[in-house]
Amino acid sequence: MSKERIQIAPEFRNIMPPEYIELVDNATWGKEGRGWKDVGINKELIEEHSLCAGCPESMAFRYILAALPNPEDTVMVGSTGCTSLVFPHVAVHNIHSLFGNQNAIASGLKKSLAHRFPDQTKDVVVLAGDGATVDIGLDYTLQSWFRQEKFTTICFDNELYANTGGQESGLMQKGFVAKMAPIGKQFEKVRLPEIAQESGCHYVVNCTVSKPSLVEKVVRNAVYVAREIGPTYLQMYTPCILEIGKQSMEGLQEMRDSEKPGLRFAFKEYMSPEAKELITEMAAKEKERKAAAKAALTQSATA
Ligand SMILES: Cc1ncc(C[n+]2csc(CCOP(=O)(O)OP(=O)(O)O)c2C)c(N)n1
Ligand code: SF4
Ligand SMILES: [Mg+2]
Repeated sequence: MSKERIQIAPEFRNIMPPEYIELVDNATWGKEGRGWKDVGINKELIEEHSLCAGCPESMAFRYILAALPNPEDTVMVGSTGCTSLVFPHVAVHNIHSLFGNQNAIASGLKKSLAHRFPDQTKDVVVLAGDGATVDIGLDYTLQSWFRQEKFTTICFDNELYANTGGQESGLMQKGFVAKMAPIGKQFEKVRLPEIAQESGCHYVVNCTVSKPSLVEKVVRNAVYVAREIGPTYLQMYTPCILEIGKQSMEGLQEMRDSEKPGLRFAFKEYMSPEAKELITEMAAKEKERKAAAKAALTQSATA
């Protein structure tokens, strides 16, 4: 799609920087089968970030950008927190909202886009930390679900306020002691995935970001369901390695350890009956697309 929108005028091609030519020529935008495997090349979406080395949020951000079905027509809404350091480097349209206001902003935005561009598909995706989603923004989060707003909310759950040095959050696990929460969490982690389901979300997932293909799948499901049916919610464990005292290479193992059966980030997925129907239909189409691509490849190899 964007291949038609973003082009270099032939008269100017010879004076454009080679990096820009490469970027436009090799962009993954508009390619039907784009996904996490393009992370190394889809630098039109994000090339650098300013998070701590090895922070799982940085990989999760890339997987999400690579998985967006319609990045050129997507607006992301961020909030204050570690992710807000990444948004300035992201080439998808985005809005920085006041801490906690993200789902209110996204509600107005989605409605305005539908009004302004009635013939186009515009996706809205909120991406915020657990402090923004659950503590300070909980009212706005819930009200957007009650109103059945058609956008996706993604929470990067690192179980504390990382950006301000480690305060307690509602999603922190019981007993956890953080740098600025010295007495330890006194009660259980708030069960936001269950609350999301009970508050009208049509697709809800609780997971870690240890498996890029899984992140890709759930992001696509969430965006398509939000587009066609109603609100969707993804809660993703992106541990703050700085706060839990891990090295830059240890985030992946931390996620694997936390997603074992029975533990707090064991994979959980909920679909409303309408969402299930849509997801099954989409999966069948994707299977057909892959089979057709494979057949075309075999045909060209034997020709
Ligand atoms: C209205 C408002 N209140 C408080 C703050 C201070 N503040 C900035 S980031 C942050 C915590 C962010 O925590 P979370 O949403 O979990 O994101 P993380 O940094 O953990 O990714 C707070 C309290 C602010 N910037 N604005
Ligand atoms: S403070 Fe924690 S969450 Fe924030 S960038 Fe560093 S490791 Fe990631
Ligand atoms: Mg947090």
